[in-house]
Amino acid sequence: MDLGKKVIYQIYPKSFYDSNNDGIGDLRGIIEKIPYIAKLNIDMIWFNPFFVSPQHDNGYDIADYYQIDPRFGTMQDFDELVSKLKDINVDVMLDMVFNHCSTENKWFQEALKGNKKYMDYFYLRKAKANGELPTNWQSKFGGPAWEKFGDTDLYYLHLFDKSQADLNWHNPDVRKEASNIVNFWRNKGVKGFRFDVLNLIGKDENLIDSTDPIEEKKLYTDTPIVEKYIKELNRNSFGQDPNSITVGEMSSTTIEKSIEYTKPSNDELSMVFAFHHLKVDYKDDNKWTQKPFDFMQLKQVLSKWQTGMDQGDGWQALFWNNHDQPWALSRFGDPINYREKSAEMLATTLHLLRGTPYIYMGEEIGMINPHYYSIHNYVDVECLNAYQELMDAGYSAHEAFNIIKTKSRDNARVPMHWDASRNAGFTTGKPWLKPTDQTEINVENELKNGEIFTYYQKLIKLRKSEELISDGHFKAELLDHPQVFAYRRYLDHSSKQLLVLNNFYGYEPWTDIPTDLQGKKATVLIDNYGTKDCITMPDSIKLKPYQSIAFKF
Ligand code: TEU
Ligand code: CA
Repeated sequence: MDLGKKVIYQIYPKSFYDSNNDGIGDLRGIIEKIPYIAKLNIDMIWFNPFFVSPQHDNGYDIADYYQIDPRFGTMQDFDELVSKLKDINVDVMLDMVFNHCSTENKWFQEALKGNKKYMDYFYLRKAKANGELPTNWQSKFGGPAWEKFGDTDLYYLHLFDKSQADLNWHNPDVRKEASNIVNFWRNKGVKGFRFDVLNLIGKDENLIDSTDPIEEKKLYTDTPIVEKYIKELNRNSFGQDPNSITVGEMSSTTIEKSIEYTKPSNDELSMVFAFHHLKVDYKDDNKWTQKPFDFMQLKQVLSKWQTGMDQGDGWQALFWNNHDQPWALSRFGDPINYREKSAEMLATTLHLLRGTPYIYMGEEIGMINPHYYSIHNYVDVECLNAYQELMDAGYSAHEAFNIIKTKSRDNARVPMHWDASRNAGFTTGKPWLKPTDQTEINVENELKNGEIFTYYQKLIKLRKSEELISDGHFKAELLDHPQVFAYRRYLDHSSKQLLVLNNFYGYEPWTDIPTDLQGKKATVLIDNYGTKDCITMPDSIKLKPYQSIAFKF
């Protein structure tokens, strides 16, 4: 199994395609769209959770890990989906949410009844002597991280919403539940697993107050027992299948840790998601702010991770988008003047890096943040809490709304645009989130007249045929250039090389070619402006707006 040759597509089931017109995407909807998926030639699909859930956090609050939520379909639908995807050589990756479970899960319900076995599944603590909450920790979705545990004098820990109770991984029974769940789905033919916020499972048994927000994260992030329990989970479940693919979603992690989590000799995970490159438009590390992205920082972060992971034998999941992020095209591209070129430039930048690329549904047709005009269009618990907090902090409704507009997770969760019709061809019912801009941006139009989709097809194909892309080392170039992100890929055992130039701006910067490559013959491997395919390298090149070009030597 060659991780460097794989490309993974992400489907947010709630928003892909609604087969029964109740306004919510479903498994039968995905089955219907398999012919579309087949065109891309991806290897695996990561599905966000569709297990039984009260949906307080869109399925990341799981009440039953062994059942499909009826609003998404049945177990038969799931089995059919797996088998029909197999027919087009696509494997399935499921989302395992093990840091916490829904408070409606029977484990929590049993605990509430006073069942000692299950009480030990959670972090239950007494208030401090002075009556304060057990610790001063904050939930990542706003407010304190503790909530009253039924009618008792105890509180339970929730790093996310109060409907998501943190699981106690110190308890071997909890770890056994986790491997049982993974094995249940493995038996159904599932080959891939994405582990939600996996580096948060290692909270200490003795929980203490934090002195500031940065230190607070350290109290529960990347602790030593995380690796210990990943190794155990690997041994007891997915590690038994040499072809499994796993990815840990790692909140605020480091390169050093990510190397440990992923280097093959450690028997932990195939790869990790890290988020530092998606924080370059945060002010003071705070998501709920507005700031144009810092290009130099973006380059530095990506280059540092690429180099570090390469040198340490770690492996990265490469991504611009997912269901938690506003669209990269709206953040780092120019969706108004250069929607297609900037979408292709972002794709090239990412797909020619070292790692396994992920494509979030709709990225391949150049989707952008929806144009909403009222806070009532938004539904996500995180952004609605943030809106309230911004208002409480003295922002005007207008200012708060503008921040929500650029940062809300709902941006990416808008239903897939299939055609130009009123609900974008997603449903004939009332969609759970409203699509906008589908008249221009939709699958039908893209396949007929667009160029982004075919460009993605090319990139995916290249990864499978070019050793430089799938296996090459990474070296950053022109780190001081204020508009161009350049890098080189090279191999140990051959003199072949790749030089990739990506112009992140709408004007035409001159770009110096590294001296050792000047005067050499090169073929153009890919170019979003489609220039001629063979040249002798000059000393410098003038790039077109949002041009990406890769030269092979
Ligand atoms: O996300 C974890 C996480 O910390 C973020 O990416 C999160 O969305 C954050 O609020 C960004 O500001 C994972 C899931 O991807 C997310 O959908 C879940 O809500 C979260 O875990 C809890 O399960
Ligand atoms: Ca439906």
